[in-house]
Amino acid sequence: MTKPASPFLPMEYSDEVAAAKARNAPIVALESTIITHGMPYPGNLDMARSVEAIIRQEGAVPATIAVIDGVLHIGLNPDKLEALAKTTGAMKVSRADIAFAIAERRTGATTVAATMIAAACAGIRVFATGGIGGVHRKAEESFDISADLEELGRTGVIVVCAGAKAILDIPKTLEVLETRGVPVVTYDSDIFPAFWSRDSGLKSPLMLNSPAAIANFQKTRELLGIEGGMLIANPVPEASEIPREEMEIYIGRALDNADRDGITGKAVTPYLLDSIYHITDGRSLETNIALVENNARLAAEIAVAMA
Ligand code: PSU
Ligand code: MN
Repeated sequence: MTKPASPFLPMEYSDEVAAAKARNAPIVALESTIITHGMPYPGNLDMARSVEAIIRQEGAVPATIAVIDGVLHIGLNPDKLEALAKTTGAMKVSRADIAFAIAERRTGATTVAATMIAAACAGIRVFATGGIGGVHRKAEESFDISADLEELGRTGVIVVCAGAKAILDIPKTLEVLETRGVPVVTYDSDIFPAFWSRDSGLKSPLMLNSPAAIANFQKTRELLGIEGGMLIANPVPEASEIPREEMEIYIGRALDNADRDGITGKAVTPYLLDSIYHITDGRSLETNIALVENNARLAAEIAVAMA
């Protein structure tokens, strides 16, 4: 399906991922930009640990992915996970710069796109995250469209997220995914979710309500020789959601702040997340953690169903 890593690629498995690969056990990939650029310390470390624990509880093995001193890590032993959560100097690496980080022996946290590339190299087919990057509002002026969308179109990994953040232009994001041939499947709902909120106001292109059905859908795509990833949107649990109308107010303020401060390029998403964190007095972070945990559980169930 995907090209396995060359023996010349500086790549290292954590102990538990190496053991899981040896016995063909289900593995779930996790990204690291969410740890270094998506949440403040120590909440980020708590999140990273609890997400890994949930995946183990569900009978799969977590593989948090990052470049550390030029080595592509597939799974982080506990000391490395803690060090990454504390570091402030990590690059945010996507398709354009993951090889740069390795070649130049840097430390880089992987975005959804880069994590998909690494997971595919390691033969991992399921990946849990919070939200994907997408088409930014006013992209017609800025041309700011995340490389995550392109990657979903080409790399065969199932990405479980909580939809697209309403800091993005969600209708345009769904259009680009459709153009790239990426199935967008909402789990157990026919409404596409908007990260902190369960309802984006848009209908989901597809809907499935069991991990087995998702595994079967993927298998059928492979029978047809269809390459590329698939996006599973898993609405945040009701108890943790911030309703859309309320979020819209906070997002408006965060976007104004970004405009005022002249934020562009890869700094945009981290800036907006941080701004919303402050505007909501930390409540957005609680929601963010709850939804990642929820996604980790579903991803593990899918990985088990595919094994
Ligand atoms: N959304 C979040 N938290 C994050 C990100 C997105 O709620 O940390 C990160 C993910 O790693 C995603 C990346 O892949 O931001 C997208 O960045 P960009 O828009 O620059 O491609
Ligand atoms: Mn961008």
